[in-house]
Amino acid sequence: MESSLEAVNFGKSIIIPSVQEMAKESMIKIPPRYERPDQDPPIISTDASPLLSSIPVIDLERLAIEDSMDSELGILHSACREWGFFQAVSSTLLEEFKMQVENFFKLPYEDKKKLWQKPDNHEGFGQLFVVSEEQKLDWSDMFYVTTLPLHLRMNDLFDKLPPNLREILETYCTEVKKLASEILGHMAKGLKMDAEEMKELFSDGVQSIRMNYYPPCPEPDKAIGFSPHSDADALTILFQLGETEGLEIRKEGRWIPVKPLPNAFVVNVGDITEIISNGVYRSVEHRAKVNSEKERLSVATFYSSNLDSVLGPAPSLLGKHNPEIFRSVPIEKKPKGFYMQDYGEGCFQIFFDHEHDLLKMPLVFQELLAGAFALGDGVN
Ligand SMILES: O=C(O)CCC(=O)C(=O)O
Repeated sequence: MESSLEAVNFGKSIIIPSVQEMAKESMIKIPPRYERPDQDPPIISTDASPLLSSIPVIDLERLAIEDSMDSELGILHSACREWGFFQAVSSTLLEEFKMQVENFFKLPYEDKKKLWQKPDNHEGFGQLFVVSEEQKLDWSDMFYVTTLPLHLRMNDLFDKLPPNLREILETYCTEVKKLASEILGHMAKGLKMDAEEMKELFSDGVQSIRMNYYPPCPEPDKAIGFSPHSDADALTILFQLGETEGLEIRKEGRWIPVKPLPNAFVVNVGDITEIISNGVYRSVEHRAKVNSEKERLSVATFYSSNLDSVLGPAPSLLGKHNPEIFRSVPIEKKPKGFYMQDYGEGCFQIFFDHEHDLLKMPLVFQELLAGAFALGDGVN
């Protein structure tokens, strides 16, 4: 039987050089491993219809006030159905957290090396899911850490964090957990799902944090900061540390840039919520572009259901007119892979290694595929 620590370990990723350090060297061309000439361009506002141009904005305070809660809930519900994304304006003050994260990435490389990923675990500085020496790479460094529940923490990694960051991270992860629970509660209402079902799934949810650093890039149109992916969690809450744009989400086959708003988190539906909602809410592909002059930092907090939960469409949503479109699996059997990356011909390899999109795939397609391939345990 797998221990709970093993259940949150994505395992091995080939250790690659720090992009932040590499970008400090003056260069006019990026190394071939970072060249991604096949990127679709984003749409620019002049050719966007007003409907396509920006993701919905939700005022969390309006959701708590009786007079405005129904109309704001309507906006949240349609944002989750149509976009899978929204910006949540909040009054939380994040200046201190922002400063500590910025300082963290400014640490001397020698100090950061002590916090680098180890060959058998994905937590720490580095990159995720680098599985071959030929694989194309993203123009970014990241720091990944599991924060909640406490028994899943890698204490030796936590203990090595700069004390000021460690302290503020505790507050941040508690506050984001509260926010995630609040938003999941609103989603349950929007879906007309039994609120207790949602609460039970997330009473001791797994939370992890990924800090992203995107250095300036001499050939931004050829590189990608974060390859297109969808999130395997239930809810992602993204804090963009400055005003530099980079995040883009896919809508109707086109990439829409997200303009950072002051005091706002970008919230997106992950695969777990898509499954719980029986496909009503959508876990949408997104990516991060890079900039020729400016660095960009972001902190994504991933929130997933309890490790001992069964992942499947919420029973309270199912009935004769709404049969389940996903099958149910114990969460510890859920693929550890985080996303499917778009690596052209390598795509199928990643797909089956991580099985993530297979689980998310509606039953009807799983059955079609099952006829064509012998599928592993994780999806049965
Ligand atoms: O930096 C961003 O805007 C995107 C980050 C992201 O998608 C992630 O960390 O999963």
